[in-house]
Amino acid sequence: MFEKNPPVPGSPAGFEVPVEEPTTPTDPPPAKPDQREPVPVTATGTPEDLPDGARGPQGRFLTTAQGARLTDTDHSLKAGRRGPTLLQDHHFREKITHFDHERIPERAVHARGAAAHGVFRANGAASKITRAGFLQKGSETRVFVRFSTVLGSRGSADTVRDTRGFATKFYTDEGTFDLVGNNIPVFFIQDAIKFPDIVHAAKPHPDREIPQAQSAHDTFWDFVSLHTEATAHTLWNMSDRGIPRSYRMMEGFGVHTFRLVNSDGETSLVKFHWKPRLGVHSLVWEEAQLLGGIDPDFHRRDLADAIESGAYPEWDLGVQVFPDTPEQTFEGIDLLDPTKIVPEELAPVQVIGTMQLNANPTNFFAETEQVAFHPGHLVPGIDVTDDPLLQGRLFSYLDTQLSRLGGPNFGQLPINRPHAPVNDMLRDGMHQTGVHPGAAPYRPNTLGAGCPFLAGVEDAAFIDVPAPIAAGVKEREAPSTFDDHFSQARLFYRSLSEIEKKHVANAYTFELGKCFEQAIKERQLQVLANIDAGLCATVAAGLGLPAPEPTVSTDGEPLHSEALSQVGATWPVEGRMIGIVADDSADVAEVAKAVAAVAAAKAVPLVIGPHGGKLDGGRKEVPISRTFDTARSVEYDALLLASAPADPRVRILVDETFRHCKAIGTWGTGTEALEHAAVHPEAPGVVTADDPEAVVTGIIELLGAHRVWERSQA
Ligand code: HDE
Repeated sequence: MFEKNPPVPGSPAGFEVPVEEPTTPTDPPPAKPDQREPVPVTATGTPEDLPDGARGPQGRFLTTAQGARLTDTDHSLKAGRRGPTLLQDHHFREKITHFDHERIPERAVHARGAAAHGVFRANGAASKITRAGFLQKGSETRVFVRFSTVLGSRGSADTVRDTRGFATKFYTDEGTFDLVGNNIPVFFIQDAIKFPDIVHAAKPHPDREIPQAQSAHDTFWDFVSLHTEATAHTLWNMSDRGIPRSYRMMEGFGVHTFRLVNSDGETSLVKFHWKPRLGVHSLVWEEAQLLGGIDPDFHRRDLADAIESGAYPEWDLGVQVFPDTPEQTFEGIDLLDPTKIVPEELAPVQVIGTMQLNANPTNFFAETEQVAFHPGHLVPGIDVTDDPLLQGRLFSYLDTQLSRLGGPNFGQLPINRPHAPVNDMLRDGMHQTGVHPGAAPYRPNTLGAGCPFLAGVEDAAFIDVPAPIAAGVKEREAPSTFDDHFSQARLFYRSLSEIEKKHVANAYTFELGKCFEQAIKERQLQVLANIDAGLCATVAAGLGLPAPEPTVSTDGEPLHSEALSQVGATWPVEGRMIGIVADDSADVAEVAKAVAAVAAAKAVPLVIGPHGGKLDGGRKEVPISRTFDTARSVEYDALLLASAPADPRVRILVDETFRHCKAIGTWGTGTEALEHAAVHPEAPGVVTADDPEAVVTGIIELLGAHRVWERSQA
């Protein structure tokens, strides 16, 4: 028999009269156990007495998933040594069943990625425009960043031509904020409803499922040549931005315009930018292609190695700030159109903090694979705008996790747990790991003393900005300001240096050359004619087709934004890879000097020798990191030659390094290796001297500018 609840104090006996909700909150319940610790403690044994060099904190004894210790995991339980396996083998069944279900669906886009943990430190410059706590002066916030390619499957190569994702999870005290951006500031489409179209066109053909992780095929160019709002993004992809040297050397962009709110409730519109401290650098196309075979994990490895060696990559976070006017335009640029940038010369990027990535994930699956980003993960002080692309993303990211991570409780996975106390009323569902106390996960209630209560601005609540919406009728239309598809492509192209323009022309010629349909090539040439007649003519010549005339006018547009070019400045060389070729005839003491000088410049020296082990010379020894068998030029940013092995593989190393416009340094007999590869010792970017330290100084200086472009043939 159930008793009636005792009367609420102050009310007549029983429940004859309606009960008022309590109006003063009691202390909120503590955070759910699984949300107290950012990193969960999983104990599957005692990590004592581990052998030296053990790489994982696995416990001492192997157990079943239920904790029973096991004597054997190598043989199934059989009816006799040569007999059939018994159904009763619970360990076999548990092991195989778990294995059978190890994979989860890969992301529909951005499946291939790599990630790292770090910290974001705010400098306080944003405090006037936002009340977000993590952007106030001195605030430090843990972050997790996942970089990715867009098109390829999980196992595809890192260095393909593609946009790169740059998604950051800020675990702030006021809730998690996700800045889910790209390394390219514009997007292919203006309205989220077109996303399946662009992705279906860019992904491998549905009949043969080829090509993998490529835009160089008919369906992609078929779509973008018809859908001209993709012109600017496609052009950025064809530029050097499509083949970054490293995740550490990419800019990041929030792409959309966001709305910030300060503590007085005043709003402004902003665009977010990540600026890498190491500068923005790219591969050359041939390197990118070779790396696809030689080291498909090049970017993943580069990020992890740099962090492991202490060369922590850093980015400044900046904002371009615009007044929040009813028109939501700036200097005639529609801020709700995600195919447009605002040139930095018109609205400077103001730095509001710095991020450092300083720890690799412990477990790829648990962290990099299971992390779930969502542009709707917002914190007080940051709100969205009506950009129709962003509006659609606010639906998609939550939705996609349901099938990818198997239900609505993905937020409880360790990597996704907020570091702010969570006190929601969401209950049950697949993979629920919380053990929620209490009987009243609903509002209003009396049984939970009215908890949870609702917060106001003074309690640091998230407030949806009551932004006015433009009047109109319900319709499937875009504003007329979205009609201009070419001026920003022209702005980007004309802002590039000559060498960057050449790369763009080469990329279009390659990609369209891989298409089979003549009509698609011709249509894309028409698009190029509307960007730049010279670009169009070069690509047309490469394809052996006539160059069409432009169909739009180019009058009165801004022609140049210096910030869009990657060439012309110098940057730190931290973590850059320098190969040092030496065989057993080399002066080992000199090689050791070069190794030390490279390391002192915070670059990574990798000695390339004819065999594994060490270079042995007199009293000096130098470990060999790579051999002529395993080394290929594309792994290095510069090459030093300490001797001249008569080996064709060394000739290829030198030849490729030269062709890819990378610095080459030699001393002693190393200079002869130039001759073997027909490289002139006085060619630009070749440093020869007697002293290896002087050579390294010259090489580091050249590396600061990334490449020796004077040497470029194309
Ligand atoms: Fe995404 N996008 N996207 N996207 N996106 C996903 O979410 C989507 C867009 C971006 O490392 C998916 O969890 C739609 C713009 C990144 O986990 C999915 C639209 C920008 C990542 C999705 C866009 C991005 C994603 C796939 C058009 C740059 C990887 C798996 C409205 C500002 C995040 C997932 C990570 C991932 C949908 C457009 C960046 C399917 C519908 C614009 C960096 O939800």
